[in-house]
Amino acid sequence: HNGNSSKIGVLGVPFNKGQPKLGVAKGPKVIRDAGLIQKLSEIHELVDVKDYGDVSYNINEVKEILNMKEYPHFASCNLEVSRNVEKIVKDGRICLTLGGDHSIAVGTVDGHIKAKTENICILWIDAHADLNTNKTSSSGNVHGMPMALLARELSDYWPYLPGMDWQKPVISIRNVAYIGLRSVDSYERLVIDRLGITAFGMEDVENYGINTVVKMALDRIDPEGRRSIHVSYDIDSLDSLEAPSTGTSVRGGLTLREGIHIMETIHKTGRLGAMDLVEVNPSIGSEKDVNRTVEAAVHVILAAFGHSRRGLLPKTSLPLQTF
Ligand code: HAR
Ligand code: MN
Ligand code: MN
Ligand code: MN
Repeated sequence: HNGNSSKIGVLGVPFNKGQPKLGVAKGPKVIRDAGLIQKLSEIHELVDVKDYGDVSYNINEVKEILNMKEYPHFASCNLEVSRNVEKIVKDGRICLTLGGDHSIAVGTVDGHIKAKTENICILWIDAHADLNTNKTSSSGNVHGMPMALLARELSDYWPYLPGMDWQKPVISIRNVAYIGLRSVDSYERLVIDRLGITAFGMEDVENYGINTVVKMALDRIDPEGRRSIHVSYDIDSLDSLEAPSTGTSVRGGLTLREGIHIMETIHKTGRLGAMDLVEVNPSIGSEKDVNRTVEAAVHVILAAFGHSRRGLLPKTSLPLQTF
């Protein structure tokens, strides 16, 4: 483990304006209410968790952008997200951001980049590629665009975005890998092919198995094992049966076991720098569906921070005659 691996900072971003379904703003609350902070602190005795609360923002009255719904909110919220993540990582903690919809990853990645001296790489775990620009998106929902905003190679495809001048530097798409894709729009497919983006879809998980897929992904984005890893985990990467309470669920996804396996592998690198857990929407589905989805989110998070399915040895060993 690196020196920081047991220091965690939790940040909530109750933001829902990257897509039309309001309940996703309650994601941070339901995940905390499931006992997340306590469970993190119980992973092992060296874990030190600090809850930084929820991000709030004042809206900057910047002009609207064509086919980017609620653009002024998106730009204003992400500036605050970036500032908070930068501070938490500079405090020496791995920043765990609870969304909110996936548009908040523009701020989390930006804050992570600004806080680190070394380069970062991104593992984007999602059913979707979130690679639309405002010109290619058929929905205008900004949660389908964050990766296209972050990728240096796509910067020429955007208009000038007022109120987003802080969002620099951007990352090279060569340092990004996807896992879990199964709902990719045609222009997103084109961009993935043209730019040679490392993208493991569900068919790759079937062909190689999740263990090999994660290793291949890390080998591509962090070949020397020196980068700070940013995991942006969209809960809809999991199958609809595992995580029904999310805005755009897609059948045929990752099992919870595969999701946990990915994050256990990331934990073992000792280089997790920041993680987002986004798109949990407790207003979708039954109470049982919500509980199942939140439990899945908690499992994936605990795996990222070192929870072991093998169990832990006791802190103090009892005298042998006890047995
Ligand atoms: N690609 C579609 C769009 O741009 C839907 C993608 C958004 N859904 C998500 N993102 N949950 O991962 O609107
Ligand atoms: Mn997403
Ligand atoms: Mn998604
Ligand atoms: Mn550990």
